[in-house]
Amino acid sequence: MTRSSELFAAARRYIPGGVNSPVRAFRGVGGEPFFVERASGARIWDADGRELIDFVGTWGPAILGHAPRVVLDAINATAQRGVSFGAPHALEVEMARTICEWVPSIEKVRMVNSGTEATMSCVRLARGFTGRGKIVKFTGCYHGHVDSLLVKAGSGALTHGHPDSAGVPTELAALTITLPFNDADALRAVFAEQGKEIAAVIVEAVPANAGLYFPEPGFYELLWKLCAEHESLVIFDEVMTGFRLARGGYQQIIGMKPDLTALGKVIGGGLPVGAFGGRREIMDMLSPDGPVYQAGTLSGNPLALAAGLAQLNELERVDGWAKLEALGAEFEVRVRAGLKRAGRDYNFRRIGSMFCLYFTNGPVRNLAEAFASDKAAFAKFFHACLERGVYFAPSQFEAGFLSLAHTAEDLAKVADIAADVLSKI
Ligand code: KE4
Repeated sequence: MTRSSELFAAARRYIPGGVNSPVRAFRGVGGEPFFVERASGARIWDADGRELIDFVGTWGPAILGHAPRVVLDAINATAQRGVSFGAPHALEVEMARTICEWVPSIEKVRMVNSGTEATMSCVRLARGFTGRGKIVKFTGCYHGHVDSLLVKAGSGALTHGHPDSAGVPTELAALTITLPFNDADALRAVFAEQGKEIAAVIVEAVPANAGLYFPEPGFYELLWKLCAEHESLVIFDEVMTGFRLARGGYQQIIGMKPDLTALGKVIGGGLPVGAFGGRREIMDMLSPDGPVYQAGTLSGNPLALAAGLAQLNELERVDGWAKLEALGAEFEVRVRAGLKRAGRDYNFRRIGSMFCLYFTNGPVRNLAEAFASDKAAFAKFFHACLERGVYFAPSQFEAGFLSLAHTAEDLAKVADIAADVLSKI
């Protein structure tokens, strides 16, 4: 029995499914999860001493790699002055200023403790600001485990086959309209029928919780136009893409300004942080100035903000986004060459440091097409790569992440392993 198996057996006794977040349970690929002993740079070591090149990166936060020196030093220094105050402190001002300066659409911002809290607060704020109840989301998009948004959701909800979670009252789910992503006709129709009831449309800037698919040309322009015409808000979920795809997030790349943006992951440097922000007149609806209540004991926690600021400032110092693009481009060339060598025409796609290999040779523009992937083949691929020291996300319906700690040699080695595995499964 391995140490991970021992730990998993014990974990299952005290923790539902043995994990504190479902997607960690390997249900999407079968088998038991390994337990992590430590992580540094692009590598993690499991409880049995196995070294793995990591492409999950704790689901996005580890953009500099694990436990970067700048983050550790910031945490250590800050902790000497206390770990939580429950009162305002200077780091909150520095983080808020940084977010507002880097993300043009954000005029005011509030810190929370997870991406879920960020999107949940955006939804409540949109409903409070517009006085309307309905929310539009897209199938396969995952915005955290918010009741209103656990409707045809992605990520673990998809992996575990519960895109519509139990426990969400039908009366509440009825306020959430779900549409296929990239379906312009469906979007037009729903606004034509119900536009005046729609508080907001929430969308992952680049949907990455059903693998990774991209907005078709013109789709976001239509989304912005319809929302403006019906005085509905655009909530851009950049929890995954924010500060990863560009200094100003995906919205900077496409040159568009959502009304509200949800953030998380990278801005915590690996510690629990989320944030939401947007137009001043909307954000000023929040308590204590306005009637929309939102709060959090540990919101703006000094350790989490110190870690996040250290990470953001390091990204800017080294122009991490240019480096991540170069690494991503190199990885893509090698993976595509590997697919060719393996005689597989699977659908690989990448944006910046985010990637996904769909085990299908068809197009993937939405959830229905993502479902065409051969999940059994993916599971075999996942475990074969794991056995050779490469850890990809344990589900076909997740994205992979590169970090500044991955080297060109790492990527060459991994592409060769992937090609060899693909040629044999
Ligand atoms: P958290 O509440 O898990 O911090 O963030 C929720 C969230 C919101 N929006 C987007 C676009 C997200 O990707 C997420 C969370 N991402 C998943 C990974 N696909 C978290 C992994 C997990 O659930 O353990």
